[in-house]
Amino acid sequence: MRTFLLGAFVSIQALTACSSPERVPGPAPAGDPPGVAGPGFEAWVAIITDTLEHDRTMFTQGLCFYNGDIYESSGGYGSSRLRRIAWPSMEILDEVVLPDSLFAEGIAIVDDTLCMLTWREGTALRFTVPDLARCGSFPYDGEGWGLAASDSLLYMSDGSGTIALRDPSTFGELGSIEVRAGGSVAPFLNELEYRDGVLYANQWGLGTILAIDASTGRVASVMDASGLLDPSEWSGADVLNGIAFDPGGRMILTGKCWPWMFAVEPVTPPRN
Ligand SMILES: [Ca+2]
Repeated sequence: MRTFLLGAFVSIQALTACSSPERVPGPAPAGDPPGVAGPGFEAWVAIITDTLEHDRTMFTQGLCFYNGDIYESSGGYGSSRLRRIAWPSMEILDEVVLPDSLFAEGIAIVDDTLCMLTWREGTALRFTVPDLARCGSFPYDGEGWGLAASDSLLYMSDGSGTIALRDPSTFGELGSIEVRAGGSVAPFLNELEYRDGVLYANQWGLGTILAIDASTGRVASVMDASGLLDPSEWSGADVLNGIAFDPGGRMILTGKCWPWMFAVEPVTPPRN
């Protein structure tokens, strides 16, 4: 598929806004008005090609596929959990409930080991795949938001515009990349996914998905996915937060407490 996705043009001002988001559930942000994308990257809009059920009790923090199953983490103190789910039947195959003191965040899988971030607990938990048995943990500094894996690296976000590069075996930090769109830092990076040299990130509260050159941090394209839910479906739903590629190579998106997962394709935004 094309490097990028989604729905309405996104302004460069929105992509690079600098205020700090509050990390609490809340109403869905209003979509940015259509505009002209800034220089240096392509703009796409996401259209829905398939709609699948999503458990609305899942406050989605991490989403990835591995060996045909979908894995999903759900955040919240006292309600965090991790699931392995059959695709596309959505049957829950395994579930791990986390201690009340842990707020589950992003997940990624390398060599049959799943790594899960926690928000403010400074601990990355490890689980065997597919049975989700705990098999260790790593400490780290700062907040944990999104996580993705290539064959050799973990990519970790913390809500800023910087992605940490970590060793999958030790979780040691190997370096970092600054994500820039049209020359400006793109903040609020949250859930991540890696595919063929491209790091995909959704931006907290903006409804946008960035396609980032994983080696340089340059944003190649921006997809507006703010229009996936109908207005009536936003009741009880929170922000877009979930990117994964299914076994057929389709980009799958969902959000916190969303009623659906969507397969999407990028299309050219409509002209004003
Ligand atoms: Ca993901």
